[in-house]
Amino acid sequence: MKIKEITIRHLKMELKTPFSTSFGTFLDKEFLLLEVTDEQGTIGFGESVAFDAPWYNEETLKTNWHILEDFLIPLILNNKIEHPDELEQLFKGIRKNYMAKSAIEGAIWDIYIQQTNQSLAQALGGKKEKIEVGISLGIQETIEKQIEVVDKAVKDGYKRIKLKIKPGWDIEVMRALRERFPDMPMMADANSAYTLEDVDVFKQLDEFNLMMIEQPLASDDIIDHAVLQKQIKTPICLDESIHSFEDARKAVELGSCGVINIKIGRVGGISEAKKIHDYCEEKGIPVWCGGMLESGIGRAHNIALTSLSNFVMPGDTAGSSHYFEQDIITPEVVVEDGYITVPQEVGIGFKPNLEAITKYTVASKTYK
Ligand code: OSB
Ligand code: MG
Repeated sequence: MKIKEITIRHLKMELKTPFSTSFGTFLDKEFLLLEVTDEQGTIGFGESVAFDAPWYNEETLKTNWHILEDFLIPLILNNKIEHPDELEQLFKGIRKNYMAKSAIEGAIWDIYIQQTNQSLAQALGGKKEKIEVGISLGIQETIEKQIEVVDKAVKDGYKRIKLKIKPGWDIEVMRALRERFPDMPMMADANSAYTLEDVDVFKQLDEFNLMMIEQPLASDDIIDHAVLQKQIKTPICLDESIHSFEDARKAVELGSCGVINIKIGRVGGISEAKKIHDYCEEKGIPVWCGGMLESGIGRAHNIALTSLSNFVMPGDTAGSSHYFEQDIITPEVVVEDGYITVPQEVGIGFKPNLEAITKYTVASKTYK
């Protein structure tokens, strides 16, 4: 394929309910959506998962726009690309900025699968017909409210509940939830809110039979996580710390985690995500697909990725209606009895809803 045109749109979608983590509260989901057209007129969409502020990682939607406009788009426009795997080599001279790279890569995968008549899952080698779905629940104001929110998610059929924790909102709330939901698969995500000085908190959390504790320590650390893992029984799951296949290899070799949360944007794209998946499968490390409050485009990519065999734990891929009044794809992503059916038709399995995209767009620019 030869890329002829790229449009960047900045979208702002109101969240149905505010989402609170140890690093802050989201009221809206703001992100960049890329529309890429090749010389045959095939159109692919890609989503950047960078937020409007650098609180999850260092990227923001403005830094993404800059890197896309000044560095990545010039490398792509009018260039011949046979397969999305080639982008890694093409982008090698640009350090990191994985979310920006991933937004282009996702759109190129979209074009590639349409032109080779495959579903995304099929192109990646994913065999699962349906995937198990978990839900990530934000910090609430009181334990009673947290129990209520969990209760609704359990009744909605989600297969695993993830709770956000932070210092002062950890042991007591997890104890209350474990008492109320003794058999529910549960886990906690700290988003890097603790240090090794807090080892006692994690020893106490060990008592609640959690599936894992996600990213307890610093967002760029794999050393202290290895020290912590030796002192607690609950497996550590790394999210923020894993930016690449190489990071995953080092973390596994050091014993920094027992599980990895794979996010396509955080690792620079679908191809790198698959490489991490394959490596973890070989090493006996289970993985699951994380979420970044994506719109339907990113969500569609996550669903296809999760159809790979080593995604053995439910992901943070809740249905569209959990997040938004209206998503930007048709049909929207629907969760039934805790499962999402993996689309088998050619393409990502969902059509962009241009009317909805226009409604949510606050800025856009086309490059040719
Ligand atoms: O740490 O996984 C995280 C949302 C925003 C930033 C970081 C994280 C999350 C989530 C939500 O946990 C997952 C989702 O529902 O998309
Ligand atoms: Mg996380």
